[in-house]
Amino acid sequence: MTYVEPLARQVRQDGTMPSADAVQERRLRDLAGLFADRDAEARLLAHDPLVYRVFEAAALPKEDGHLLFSTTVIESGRVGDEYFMTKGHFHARADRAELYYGLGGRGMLLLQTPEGRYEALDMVAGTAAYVPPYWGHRTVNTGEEPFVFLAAYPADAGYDYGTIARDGFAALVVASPDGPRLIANPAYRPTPSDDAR
Ligand code: M6P
Ligand code: ZN
Repeated sequence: MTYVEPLARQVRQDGTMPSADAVQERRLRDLAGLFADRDAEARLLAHDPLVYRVFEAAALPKEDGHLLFSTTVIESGRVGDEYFMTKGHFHARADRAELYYGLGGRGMLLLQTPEGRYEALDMVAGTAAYVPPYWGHRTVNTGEEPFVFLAAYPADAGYDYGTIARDGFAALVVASPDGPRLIANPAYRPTPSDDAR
């Protein structure tokens, strides 16, 4: 057996990775408090729908310089007007970047700086999207099919979920008669950085 052979994973067309080392299943209760419409969220919690799954190739070398990769499958759905989305995170090592590659469906990559500047990028199959160092990121399914993408990131990037859980995300993606609309999140409150305090 070669060195690289055990490090490869098959990714199915639907984004599932049968030989994943770990699978994270995120249901609505795992995202409690992240959607803007709390009443809609409370009503849907009775069914606690599956929102997304992450198939991780995590049993890879973790020394400096390596990459990890994963596929994410976000179901189609909404909480009120807001589309199903990932929790979103900054990297624990904030200066680590990431690359996304769209495999199926339609979605948006939301990006924000720690100060709350935000940008969004439409993603379809074939879109290669770059997450620069220091930018928080969240993905949203704006389509009627599962939105599927591959992600690759430095093995030492880690996750900071706390900042977004506490402050919210600077932008929301909501359904409108003209289709998905990006709006500033009125509830977003960035916590001043240590330098600014
Ligand atoms: C992508 C990558 C993963 C991440 C996943 C779901 O696959 O960025 O690292 O875990 O999306 O996003 P989150 O961790 O924010 O729920
Ligand atoms: Zn990331």
